[in-house]
This record gives sequence, structure tokens and C-alpha cells, in this order.
Amino acid sequence: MTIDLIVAGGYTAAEWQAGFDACAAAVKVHEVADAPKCRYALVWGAQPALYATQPDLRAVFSMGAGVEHLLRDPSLPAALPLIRLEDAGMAVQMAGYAVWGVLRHLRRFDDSAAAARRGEDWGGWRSPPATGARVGVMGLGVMGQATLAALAPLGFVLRGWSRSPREITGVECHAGTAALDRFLDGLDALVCVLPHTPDTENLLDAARFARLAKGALVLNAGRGSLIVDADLLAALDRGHLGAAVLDVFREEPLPAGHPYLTHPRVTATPHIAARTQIPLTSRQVADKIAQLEAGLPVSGLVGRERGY
Ligand code: NDP
Ligand code: OXD
Repeated sequence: MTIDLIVAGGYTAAEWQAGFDACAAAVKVHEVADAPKCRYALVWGAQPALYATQPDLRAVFSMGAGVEHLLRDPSLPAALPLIRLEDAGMAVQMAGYAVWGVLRHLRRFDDSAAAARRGEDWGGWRSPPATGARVGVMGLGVMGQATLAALAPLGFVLRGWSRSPREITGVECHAGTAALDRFLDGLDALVCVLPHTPDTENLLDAARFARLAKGALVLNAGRGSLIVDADLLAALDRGHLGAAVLDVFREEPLPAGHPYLTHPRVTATPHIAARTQIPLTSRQVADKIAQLEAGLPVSGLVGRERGY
């Protein structure tokens, strides 16, 4: 039996149809404007025109790992199950982004390249090995665990922070707000891959930055709302923080003239740390639709009360 799926936001129906066809899934994709009554929707962002016209929806899939874009939509029915994307080719990208940012900072690759451009002595030691540096990852879900696994062979001392207690071999794990300061204390690089929830908003402020080691890196690929921007810029300007690598922002695209675009210690990338991969996402969504149709439970169900 072919299942009708409505898609909204991000990519076109034709792109998704090609993805479902490529994995031989019996899914017919529709745009909002010309959709019949569908049982499932695959969505990115608020969709005010969608839910009132689709009373038969049984579940909504997020086109990404983050779901705050769905939860902030006042037209989203309260009882409709939401299902987030689980990896589907994003974790390896996120891990690569974090490794790039951390190594670039801790091994001072930019300084080395600048010295070479200036024609300085090539025998000078400009790239410390960085083994033994303390690197912490906030968020120990799919993205955080893949990031730690990629950082593990590089000789860092690793810490992790999550809401509920986790055990990860080779990682000193901390859980909950009470343990946050212990997690942050003296980190040389902080990697944030937390979701945006009411509890994580404005989490990284002046007091938290002050706990990091002098010259530390802050890398945020979770959500822009986690950072108090003025506090981050002040900590960079004071010289307490060495650099920031930012992929996500309160306003995207970053407005022209935003200080993150010109600050010499900030590298801003346009939300590319991990992009949705249509082939793997189509496979995952098709498999979960089949499970739901068979009355089976699926993973990745969003807890509305916790916000992720
Ligand atoms: P998961 O749901 O798998 O993991 C979320 C992690 O965050 C869990 O470890 C969870 O703790 C932790 N967490 C949530 N709230 C809190 C809190 N209040 N205090 C401490 N820890 C908390 O999500 P993913 O790893 O798949 O994705 C994480 C986020 O990464 C997404 O929500 C999205 O915002 C961002 N993202 C960004 C991309 C980009 O391109 N920049 C691409 C993909 C994702 P616990 O383990 O206890 O549940
Ligand atoms: C996501 C993202 O949440 O790309 O998947 O930000």
C-alpha cells in the first residue's frame, strides 16, 4: 500500500520523492498546497497552513535532529507525536566539524599558516601537539557521542555533559545543572551540541565562560539561543577566550554587519556543520512509517515536556 506523505520546508517534494523512490519505499510525496489527506508529514520550520487542513495526521517527522522549530509552532496540535531525525548521516558530519574546529584552535594551525605567510622561521615550533588538552562536549546524544568518538583517538582528556547520567568509556561524564561548573572548569575547548529547550536557552553566559581555561575555544553547533552573544564577545575581547567557532545563531542568516561576521577571533559558518541527507533520511522515515503502520513503537519520539 502506498502511503501519502506531506512535506513542508527545506527541500522540494520532487527532491524527497526521488529519495523515497531511491530506497524503493512505497511513499507518495505531496506539497502542502495540493496534498490529499495524509497520515504523515515531514517538516522543517513552523507550518501555519499545514495542520488545520490535515486532520488525519498520525505523526510529524522533523527533517532535522533539532525540533524547536516544530515546537514553537502554535498551530501544531498538542497530541500529535513528533519524531526527530536520528543521525541519518549527520553525526559523521558533526564529528568532522568539531574535530576541525578543535584541532585548528588547539594546534594553532591558523597561527602557523600566518607565520608561514609572513615568511617566519620554518624551524620555529608553532603547532603544539595539544595532547592532554581538556575538551568537553555538551550534549551526549547522537551528535555528542559521535563527536566524542572522533575526538577520542587524538589524545585529549575528554569530558561530557548531559541532562541524565551517561557512561562513556574514556570520557569523564557529568550530568545536570549542579555538575555544570565541574564539567566546565579549566576546559581548553568546549564543544556544544545541545538542543534548544527552555532549560538550555542562554546557558552559556559570562559566568560559564569564566570557568573555561584562559585562551579556550568555544564551538557551538547546537543552537544559537544557547549563547549570550554579548557575553561571548566580551570574553573574547577581554582575551579570556581565545576563539569561537559558531555554526548556529539566534537569527539565521546572520544579518549583515553582525559582529560575529567581522570579529577576528570568531569563525562563523552558515549552519552547515551537519546537513540533512535526503537518501538516508528518506530510508529512516520510510522505515518508521512502516513500523507505525504495523502498530509498533518507533525511536526518536520527542518528549514535549523536556523539549527535545
Ligand atoms: P539528542 O536528542 O540525541 O541529544 C541531545 C543531548 O542533549 C542529550 O544528551 C541530552 O541529555 C542533552 N540535553 C538536553 N537538554 C539538556 C539539559 N537541559 N542539560 C543537559 N543536557 C541536555 O540530539 P542530537 O545529538 O541528535 O542533536 C543535538 C542538537 O544538535 C539538535 O537538537 C540540534 O539543535 C543540533 N544540530 C545541529 C546541526 C547543525 O548543522 N548545526 C545538525 C544536527 C543537529 P540526555 O542524554 O540526558 O537526554
Ligand atoms: C538539525 C540541523 O537540527 O540541521 O538537524 O540543525
